[in-house]
Amino acid sequence: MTPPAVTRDRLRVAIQKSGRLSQPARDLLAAIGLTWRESRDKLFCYGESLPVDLLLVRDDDIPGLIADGVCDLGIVGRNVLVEHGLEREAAGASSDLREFRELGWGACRLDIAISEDQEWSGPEDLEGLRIATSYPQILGKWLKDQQVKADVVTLAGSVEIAPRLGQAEAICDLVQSGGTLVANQLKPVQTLLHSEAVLAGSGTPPEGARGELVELLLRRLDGAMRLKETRLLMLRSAREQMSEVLTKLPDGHEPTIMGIEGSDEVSVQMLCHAAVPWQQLEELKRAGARQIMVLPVEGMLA
Ligand code: PRT
Ligand code: ZN
Repeated sequence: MTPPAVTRDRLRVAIQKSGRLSQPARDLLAAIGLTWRESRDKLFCYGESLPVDLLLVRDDDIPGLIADGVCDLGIVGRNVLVEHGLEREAAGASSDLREFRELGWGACRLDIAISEDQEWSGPEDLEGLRIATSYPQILGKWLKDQQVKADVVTLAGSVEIAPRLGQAEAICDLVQSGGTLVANQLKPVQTLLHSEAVLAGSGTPPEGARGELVELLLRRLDGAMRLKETRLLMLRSAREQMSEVLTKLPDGHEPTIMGIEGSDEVSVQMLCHAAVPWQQLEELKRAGARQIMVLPVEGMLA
């Protein structure tokens, strides 16, 4: 279905109302400078710092809201996005949703798991079994690709107890620590998808003011993600030990070296691309550095 022509100027971003992705999504949007006012029903947040409003919904609704043009962007797990795309395809509708950015959190796997005392030699072991899942499309496609015939039992939740309830012999569910599987005497045997939270949007982004807002948010997001990893390293070193100290610096930007008036020491500052491990700090100290400090960076305009 073609999305309806949209005339609004304000951008709409869909995020999960409550659940695992809800708070990290809000934190991320706040970190890129968005502020908002919540409505009484807490389903809609009016953007104050930019004309960017938030829609708070169930995660499963996010891809559909983007596909139908109700929202421009959404923060959702890849698992939900891929399942939606396959569902649209199966219904004969095209799906034009894209992952604009991986967000680096909400990581999990969509795994097939079987009873821990069952043997596993490969996908063919699933032939003729019932597999419970909330991801029938992803599982169905994978089974088809493997040329394995199994019954897909679609459940909305509590998939992990299906084998104990006699509803299925195997499951296909999201796994993070693996604790839920262990607690249910199950073991993971096959990964179908590696997932994490992503920023999704339509493959045909909006034009005009809303298009510019999408670009602005993506630029800020890239900056924020880079910043999250960036650290400022500061230290002092005697001039004669400086060349040795410089060989021990971590990966990063070119260091700035400044003389200190009335002292035979220099001060070194550099932006590092990642957290600096203790071991590296100890090496710097052994090389002659002192007053070594590693600081987070709150803002940066190159
Ligand atoms: O109400 P709404 O529909 O919005 O929320 P929901 O209950 O469908 O989703 P929610 O909040 O549980 O998860 C949202 C998204 O978080 C998922 O779509 C994934 O992209 C991501 N995510 C990351 C996870 C997990 N990790 C996860 N561990 N989603 C679910 N789980 C569940 C899994 O289903 C299983 O029951 O946690 C259990 C396994 O965890 P471990 O740590 O025991 O392996
Ligand atoms: Zn959901």
